[in-house]
Amino acid sequence: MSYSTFRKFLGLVVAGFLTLSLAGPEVEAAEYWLRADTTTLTMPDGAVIPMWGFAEDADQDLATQDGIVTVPGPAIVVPQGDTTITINLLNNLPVASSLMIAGQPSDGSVPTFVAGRVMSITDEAAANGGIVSYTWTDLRPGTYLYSSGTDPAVQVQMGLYGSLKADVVDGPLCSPEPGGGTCYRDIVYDEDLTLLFSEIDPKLHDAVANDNYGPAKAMTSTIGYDPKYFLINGAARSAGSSPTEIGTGGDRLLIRFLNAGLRTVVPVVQGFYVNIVAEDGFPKRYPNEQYSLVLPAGKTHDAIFSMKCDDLPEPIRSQGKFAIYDRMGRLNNAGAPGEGGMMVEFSLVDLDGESIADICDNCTGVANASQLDADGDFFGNVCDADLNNDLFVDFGDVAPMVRGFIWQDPNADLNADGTVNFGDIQVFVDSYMKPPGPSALNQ
Ligand SMILES: [Ca+2]
Ligand SMILES: [Ca+2]
Ligand SMILES: [Ca+2]
Ligand SMILES: [Ca+2]
Repeated sequence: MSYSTFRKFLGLVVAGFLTLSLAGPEVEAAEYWLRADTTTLTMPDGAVIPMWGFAEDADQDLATQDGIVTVPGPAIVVPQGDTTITINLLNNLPVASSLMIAGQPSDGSVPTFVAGRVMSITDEAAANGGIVSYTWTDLRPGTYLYSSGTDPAVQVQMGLYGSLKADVVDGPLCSPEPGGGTCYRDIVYDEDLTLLFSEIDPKLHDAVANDNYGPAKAMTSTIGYDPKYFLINGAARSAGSSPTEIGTGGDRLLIRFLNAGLRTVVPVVQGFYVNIVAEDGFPKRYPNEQYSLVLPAGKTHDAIFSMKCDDLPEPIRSQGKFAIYDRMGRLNNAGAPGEGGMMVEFSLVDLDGESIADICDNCTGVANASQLDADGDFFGNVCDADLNNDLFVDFGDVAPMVRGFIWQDPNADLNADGTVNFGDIQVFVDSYMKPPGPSALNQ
């Protein structure tokens, strides 16, 4: 049996196991334990902002207060195949609070009214220790924002929000593909990341934290709302912010855009056209290519980026980086000049560090700036001692290597230094009994 046949055989065995495990016992409905509590966020200029956030209760009992409070709250990932989720909420805040998932069917709880005004969209957990359980059935697949359903203009502002993704395999294109690919409905992707936009008006946060917000108090409403800090995933950008690494998972990168703020955000993808494939979890009938999107308060959009090397425009392909920023100009912190606000830089992963991104590199494990590929099989010479091209380096490659050594065959220049000598024999020995590669171009 040749190696390639063996690989195919192995693939079939693995696929068989996957099918078996998919057809196995039904996964139980997902359940989460969250605690709403106070915390602080430090802005790049040193300002410490009182926040409210969620923590995931590590031991799932809501009795001991474990888990760190974060803003945004924990990213909730509904396991594939689950269509029901339960979230148990412990509210340690000094006011009543609740949970809602915009765009999901009602969890069955009813709005709370105070003096004829809706105070809460869903059942409330009482202040200082109240617990409520919410269950959503018939969960819709897609990307959603979960948040406080009580006095959202204030409580969501204070930080009670997070992302929820549900990849329920139910679309016509979602049959398990060879080589992977995760999907919901008929949106298929290999790698995903979430960009959650929000903003902070420090005056509102100080007023709420000091009990100066409400009727007959120093601050009575959010009418004068004037945000000063602009965040992505809970962080305002500063000059020292490090880029987010992408480009390891495959050809299709899904970016989930969510806006938990009160103002519209217009994320612009620098130098890149993307396909907007879903809005509020609903796939678009006619996905359209664009370089920016309009993201009103409370909304989610999903966009697919093609991460095939050939699809990357210049200078992104050669520089290996690009940015997403808010077109509305909120690129500062508290009005200070300099880098800040809603901007995130991405860098394409380059494992071997020769400045050619993995997704464009014909040998991802060994630095080869020249990308020499003498036989044109998309494996760079430095990881291609498979001289007879049967996808394995073994005894069959010894004779071609010896001939290459004698006749200076460029295919045998395994360290790509322009000549065939003992240095290349060493690479051959190191490659023995291994497949060629890895190459992003031909794996
Ligand atoms: Ca590289
Ligand atoms: Ca080659
Ligand atoms: Ca071979
Ligand atoms: Ca050489």
